[in-house]
Amino acid sequence: MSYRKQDNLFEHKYIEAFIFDAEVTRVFEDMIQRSVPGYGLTLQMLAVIAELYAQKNSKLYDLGCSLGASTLALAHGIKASGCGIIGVDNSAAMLEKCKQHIAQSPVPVVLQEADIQGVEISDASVVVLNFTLQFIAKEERLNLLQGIYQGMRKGGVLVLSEKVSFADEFEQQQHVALHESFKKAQGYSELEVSRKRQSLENVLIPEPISAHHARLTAAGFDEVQTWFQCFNFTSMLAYKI
Ligand code: GEK
Repeated sequence: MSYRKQDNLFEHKYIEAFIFDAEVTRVFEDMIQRSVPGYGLTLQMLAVIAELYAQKNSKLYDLGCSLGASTLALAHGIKASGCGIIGVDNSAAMLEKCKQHIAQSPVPVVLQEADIQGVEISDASVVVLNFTLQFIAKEERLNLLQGIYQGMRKGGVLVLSEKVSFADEFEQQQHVALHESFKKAQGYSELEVSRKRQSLENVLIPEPISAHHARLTAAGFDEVQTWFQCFNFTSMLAYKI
């Protein structure tokens, strides 16, 4: 059990462009739980997904592993023998803390400090992008997904969780309002919510669910399903059959 430090970063100052530095790392566990509706459920289900899809002697990848919450969820779900997890993140601060967390892992975990766009995926049965693709430039997303598809075994799955947008203006407005209401219910003030919104502009780029499905299909995936949605947060499963 880790000690959760309260996220009050935006209470005191405005951060122009959000980055995953030491300051964010310190409060990240609290920040993501109070900012992403359904985050805890995505972690719980990663364990279920790993149990069903992790293949014997295969690799599992957690791309954008942050503090290792998604990595550990996978680790606790794996029942197949001979599996290992590769956790990748380009934030040194995150990985430093992640190292301590993954010490509890029941399966071997290797951490890589790298840009996920440069990581070669091989022999993978499960690949996870739990709220990470949204930070990659739109025009680079297809290439990344193609590399993942190519490095996956048949019968494997990619879990893609994302903040999304909606083409319909009314639907978009309502989901944004619901998300902001959720954040206030979690104890964030109006000022914190609006500062965080500005800080993430051009850093976190959401797209419609239909755009994700189309891109996953273009990358080669044979079947794509949305298994979870809460307001403007969703998680998809893309299968290599
Ligand atoms: C969880 N999956 O707890 N290369 C490597 N890492 C990156 C890149 C990149 N190009 N861009 C962003 N990151 C985790 C949560 S957080 C989600 C994932 C969020 C990393 C970044 O450093 C951060 O640690 C992570 O992706 C995104 O389930 O903050 O909303």
